[in-house]
Amino acid sequence: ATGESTEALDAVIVGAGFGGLYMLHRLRGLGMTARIIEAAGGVGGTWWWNRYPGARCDVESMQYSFSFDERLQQEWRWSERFAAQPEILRYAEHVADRFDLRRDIRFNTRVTAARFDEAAGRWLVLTDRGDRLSARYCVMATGCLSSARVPDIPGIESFRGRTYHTGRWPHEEVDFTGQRVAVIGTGSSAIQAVPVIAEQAKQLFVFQRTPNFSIPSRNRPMDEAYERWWKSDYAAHRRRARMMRTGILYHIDERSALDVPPEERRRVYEERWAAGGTAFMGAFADLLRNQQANDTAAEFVRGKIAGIVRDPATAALLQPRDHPIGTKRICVDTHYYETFNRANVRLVDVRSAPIEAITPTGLRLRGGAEFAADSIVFATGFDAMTGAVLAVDIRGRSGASLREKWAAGPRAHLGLMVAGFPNLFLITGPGSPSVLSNMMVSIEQHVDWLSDCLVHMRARGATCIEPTQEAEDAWVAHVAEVGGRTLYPKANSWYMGANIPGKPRVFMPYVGGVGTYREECDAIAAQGYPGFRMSAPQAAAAA
Ligand code: NA7
Repeated sequence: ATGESTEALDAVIVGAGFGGLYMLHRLRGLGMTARIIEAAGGVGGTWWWNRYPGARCDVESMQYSFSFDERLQQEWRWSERFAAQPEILRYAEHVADRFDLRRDIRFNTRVTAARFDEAAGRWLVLTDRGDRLSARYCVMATGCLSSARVPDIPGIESFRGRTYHTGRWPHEEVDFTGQRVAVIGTGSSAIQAVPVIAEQAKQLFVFQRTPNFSIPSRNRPMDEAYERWWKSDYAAHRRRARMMRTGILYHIDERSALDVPPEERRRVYEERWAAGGTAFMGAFADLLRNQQANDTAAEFVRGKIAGIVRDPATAALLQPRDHPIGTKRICVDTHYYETFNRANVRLVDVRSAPIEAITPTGLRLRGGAEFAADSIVFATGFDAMTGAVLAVDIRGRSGASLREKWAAGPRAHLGLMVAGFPNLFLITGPGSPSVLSNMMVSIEQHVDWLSDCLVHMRARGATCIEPTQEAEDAWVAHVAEVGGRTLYPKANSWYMGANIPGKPRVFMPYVGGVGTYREECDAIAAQGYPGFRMSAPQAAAAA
């Protein structure tokens, strides 16, 4: 299929992560021909690339899985409360095999461009291997945290040791035994990797610009009674989870943190801390809306950090004070703060003195302090939500470029479709709740909604769908408005694009909640898709 010949399909899907895999499965169910193009050598997306030590999901295993097939969810068994990366990757591989998906996936191939041919009503998709695919529909299942970012620090090429990015971890075994290791960054990835690397390395330096809040995971082997409870009525539990704010079933206390006496508040936080995981943020209803309420939770966690970390100066540095708790994705760890009590681990503050250069033998800070390292681990994050979509040169009607359209921030109706870009679908795109949610729930919701939409179109003889400009504008304004009612915009987070120099500061996800969003999408479908134009282009018959 390389060279000049063009392969004709109903749909091209970019990415073989969970979104792409499920989309392929559903499209096949509709009798469509579809092909996934995947840059990696295997399926799994996030879980293919993020193989760094300690990589683990922060959503419980019983909930971080597909719900579309009852036998799959009954038969698959998770070994731990929170699954580690190798097990999630095995699950992705199992799904690909079980539904015979691999025969329609082209691996080790990167989509470089996608152009909409208005006359034919088709997308022409090009790859770095010279493939040309022509498809009615183009689905970007490229992931929200897949475009790895290494900061622009001078001298990186001069470094004589090895460098790694957590999101591009090599597939061969990496062993830091006996080494001096530098980890740059203290987001979720670093917080998971640091305790594991510390056990191997001779010396570990953790370079921190901004501390994050982290809650212990209390990970443990799967409790069989808990697994039985889920499986006794998986479908019903999943239905409830789908209507939750985050798509995760856990108890959210409906009280305000400010309506309870301090002792009671403390008891609630202690209970959540002991239970572990992101459910900590469900301790009270207003933690992400009210600064004073948020302060009580933040102060509690700062107190915990002070209680765990023995060196007072290190403890103080680890206590976040620049953003409300939860407004950057809350981290979940296994012995992260405890790790700073080890003799071979040192926290280096690069807020006061930034990393100025990487030298052949290590790192140098402004002011001249040098740190020798054999390996450098960049745990420096991603060009989130838009990076992977815009890495493809996407051209819609009249050759208009998506990069240009999104220059001041992403615009998509429901985070699903873009005005001027007919038949282009985004799975968990900007303007959807995706990154604030259980990705599995958000992925299934998007794929199911799109599949239903395609069925509706077929029944009406339509082959082309596109949101109206008015609908898109209204949704983008709604996303901003709902976001503005929360504390989220107060943080310099990747939700805001703040981690990428020059990226527009726009709060990208829809924060109204996964359940509310689903209701909104379902209502649009039930009303016959107002806000979308459906048509059969004149040339369709000839194409
Ligand atoms: P994050 O959360 O974006 O964290 C990246 C970290 O790297 C963060 O602490 C940054 O500090 C730090 N960073 C980036 N550039 C630099 C430079 N130049 N110097 C020092 N420190 C730097 O990425 P993760 O991979 O940890 O997590 C991403 C998501 O994956 C996570 O939210 C989960 O949903 C899963 P900063 O905060 O910008 O000061």
